[in-house]
Amino acid sequence: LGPRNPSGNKSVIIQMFEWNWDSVAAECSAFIGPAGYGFVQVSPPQEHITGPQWWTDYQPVSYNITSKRGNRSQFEKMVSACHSAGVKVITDTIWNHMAGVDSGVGVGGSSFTHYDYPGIYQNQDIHHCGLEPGDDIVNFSNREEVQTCELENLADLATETEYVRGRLAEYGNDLLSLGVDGFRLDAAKHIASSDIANILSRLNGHPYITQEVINGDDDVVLASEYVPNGDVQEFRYTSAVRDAFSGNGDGIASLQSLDDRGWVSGTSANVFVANHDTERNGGSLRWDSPSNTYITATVFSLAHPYGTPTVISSYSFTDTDAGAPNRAGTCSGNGGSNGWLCQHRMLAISGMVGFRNAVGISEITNWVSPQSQQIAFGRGSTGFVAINNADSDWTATFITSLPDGNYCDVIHGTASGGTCSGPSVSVSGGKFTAIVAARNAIAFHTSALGTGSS
Ligand code: LAG
Ligand code: CA
Repeated sequence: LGPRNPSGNKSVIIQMFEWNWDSVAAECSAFIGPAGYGFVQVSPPQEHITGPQWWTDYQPVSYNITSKRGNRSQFEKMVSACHSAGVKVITDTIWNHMAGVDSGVGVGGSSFTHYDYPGIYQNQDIHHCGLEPGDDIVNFSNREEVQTCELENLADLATETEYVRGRLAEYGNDLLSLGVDGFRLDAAKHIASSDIANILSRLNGHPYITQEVINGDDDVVLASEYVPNGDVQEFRYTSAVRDAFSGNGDGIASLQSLDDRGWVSGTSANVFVANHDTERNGGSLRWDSPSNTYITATVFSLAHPYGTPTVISSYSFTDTDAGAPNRAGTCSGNGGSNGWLCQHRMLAISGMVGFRNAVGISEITNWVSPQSQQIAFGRGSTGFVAINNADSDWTATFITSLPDGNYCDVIHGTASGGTCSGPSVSVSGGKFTAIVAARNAIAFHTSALGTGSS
């Protein structure tokens, strides 16, 4: 199920965390489409509980397309604006549960109580696992408990029943009718893989699917079980990248081959340096990680062939519950403003999107690693990257399969009409010489030719 890459050679996803629909629409045309991103992944679009926290969005109360991010017509306009800019839209989609609070009125005016969502679900449509006091998941080594008890008190849907499956598929089909191209399945580990397969079989179309299945080393519900449904978010990649770039273990040299670690295969993995949960819980690097590691790790993620990469675009915070500074994401130049970070606009990150689009699925070539925190490699004969996560400059003559020519360093400049706004290198006879600054990177590809400053 699910074309991995429905936008041709554009496979990079941006998680537009908390961006409202109007601002996603504007940003698709202003930057995201022109920069070559393939997809935006937007916040859950269904009606949810009220409150200032970001996580209200993860407590559905109905499937009306009305949320803090905007109403149905704004959502529809966003999808069409992004499509016009050549960008597909993935929605974060919650099939595991409804709200966890006792009662209330949703942002669109729908009243509910825990276990009774009028016109949608009643008590008999919700699991009451009876395995723990309060029915909350405590023991993550018990499959039945992980899948039929409550994740943090959230009303757990009986996804094995005909009625619930039909109702979730109706919601999915409504989103597809609005032009949505893919779904991130929230809390997929807490739904049996066969239940997801059944619901997907009822959809009109073949959306891109990426499933959130957090695996450590001792899990009982395995990421691999979900591969038949679509991509799986590989959290072991996120923590390995965090550890390698933080100087633990064998450093970034250990990241050469990722298909032999017992993770899902690269062709089924959706990978990221950080998502909205890990940037809050220490599970990953994040925008303020020391020594530029967030940037160098993101460069790695976009350069290495393993997995389909997602880049988060989020906001800075000190209170982990705090919602976005305002509802419209705002960027300026190559960064953000008003607390928004606009990581997707950062020169190193957007430059590497062009790199990934240029190199496609080509294999790693010409790998070198003179020490554990310095790596350089090509992608076929179309791209070459060098990452220096050590504290001193790295000067070297690199062997490359790139054809002779002048190449723009897309980490530090952009190429247009044969000139580069930053430094460039000259490849001649399969080599070039360059300085990779401490805690920095350089990258070149055949779609960014140009002579620049030295
Ligand atoms: C996810 N993946 O499985 C999301 O990526 C994650 O962000 C969601 O948790 C979670 N599953 C449920 O969809 C977030 C917050 C939680 C928050 C929850 C529901 O990280 O902190 O729980 O959304 O809003 C909050 C309170 C809990 C309370 C619960 C129910 O923090 O204390 O029990 O609401 O009222
Ligand atoms: Ca469940």
